[in-house]
Amino acid sequence: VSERVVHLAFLPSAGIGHLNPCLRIAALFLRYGCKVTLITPKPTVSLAESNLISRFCSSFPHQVTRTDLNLIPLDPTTVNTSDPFWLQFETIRRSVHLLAPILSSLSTPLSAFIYDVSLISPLIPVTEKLTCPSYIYFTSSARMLSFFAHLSVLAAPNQGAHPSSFIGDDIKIPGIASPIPRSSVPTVLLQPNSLFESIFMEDSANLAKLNGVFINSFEELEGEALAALNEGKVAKGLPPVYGVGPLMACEFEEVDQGGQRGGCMRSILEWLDEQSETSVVYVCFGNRTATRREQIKDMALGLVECGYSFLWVVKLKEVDREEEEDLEEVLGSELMNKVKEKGVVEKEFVEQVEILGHPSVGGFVSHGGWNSIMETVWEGVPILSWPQSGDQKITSETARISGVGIWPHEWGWGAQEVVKGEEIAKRIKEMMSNESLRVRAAEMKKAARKAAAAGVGGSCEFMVEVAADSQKN
Ligand code: BUP
Repeated sequence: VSERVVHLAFLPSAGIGHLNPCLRIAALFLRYGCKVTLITPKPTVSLAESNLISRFCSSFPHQVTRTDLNLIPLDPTTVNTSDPFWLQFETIRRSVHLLAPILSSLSTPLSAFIYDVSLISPLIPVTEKLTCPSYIYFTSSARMLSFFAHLSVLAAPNQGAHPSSFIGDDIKIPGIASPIPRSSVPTVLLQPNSLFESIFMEDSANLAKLNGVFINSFEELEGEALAALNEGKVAKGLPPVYGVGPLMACEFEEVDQGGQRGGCMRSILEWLDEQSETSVVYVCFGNRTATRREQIKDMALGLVECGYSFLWVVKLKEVDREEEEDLEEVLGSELMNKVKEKGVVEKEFVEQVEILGHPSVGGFVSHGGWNSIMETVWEGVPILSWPQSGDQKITSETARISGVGIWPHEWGWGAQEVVKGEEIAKRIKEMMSNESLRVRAAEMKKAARKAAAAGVGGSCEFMVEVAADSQKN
């Protein structure tokens, strides 16, 4: 690639959904002998994140150096959110000025700085002073990136106006055939005085100042959106968007390190081994979505009534899994017994990719988090999406358009509306028995594997660019 050591600094933001792609991209570069400095905002929100960071660093003791970014505590009265992950986003945004001395004191000169999408604007004064290029990694789909980038185009003639006033019923993005309906726009973007709205609008306008965007997507899945972004149709002046997906799970993600399976994964895999092929429904709503009390009972009823066995990863708390309340307290003993008869309930952090790859798993009920969708595509499993909040309707639409998933639009946002058990059971049956969905998921799995194999060469190209860019400076 270059005579010089390629040295990359990575800065992730809050939540496993942001940390996983960061570390997986870093791992991609590490395979080519790059050196990585991982800047870790401290403290993290969840134990799952700090455990993952530790496992990553100890997996590459000679190539990775960890440097803490000690966060300045945020005065919660200055922000309009109580979501622990949003609070952390903002805390990191307000602490990034502390990065300048950290970056300038690195012993090997940096070839590139790669950071989380949620940090674009506050990092510009820092990156402008660097002699290397800066990139973001975008943690959602190319369709979502198109929406994000196009927002600044929509905002331009409406200077200072709130997005709720200029986002119409259907957002038509040049180069993208199916419009994004207003009902799919993250609700926090449409609310007055929301922290998300100001971050989103400011960052959308600043995308053009970056040297590039890494995204966990690939041609066969999102060729249209990737082309529209790179051909300047979505917004003028955008930097190159590199589809580096599908990002694969790496060894350091194994919860049980040291060879021997222990903890929850051993019993899960043993149970899955006993089930017949494609007979199990896997249910998980990601690491930051707690299923609402009002929904839990109907969720359990739906699973009990769907007629399939299931593995249900339950999250009652927003952060981590040390449940204060037992599921039985919420469900009652009669329903809890039925649940235990037909399925397995798990409260601990699981290895999702390993579960999705098990031959017994025949369908995934998911919140539609982008990492989850990409992992499902990788394993060729059909998806029933139930978007809860944020970008999840837009990402679920990608799964629907590509033919690997269904998404009952009438369910609305999971964070706001309750869906009845019988309706959940009906849709699970529909997903599990839909042959064309299964065939399409298998085809997309093949395409994903092909893209990953080609991505080895592709990744080399990115690295050449990264290194070449840094030599220019
Ligand atoms: Br829960 C859970 N094990 O037990 P998404 C999640 N994951 O490996 P997110 C586990 O977390 P937003 C668990 O494989 C995926 O890589 C999962 O990312 C992993 O959703 C990641 O799917 C979850 O993007 O929120 O982070 O809940 O949708 O906001 O990104």
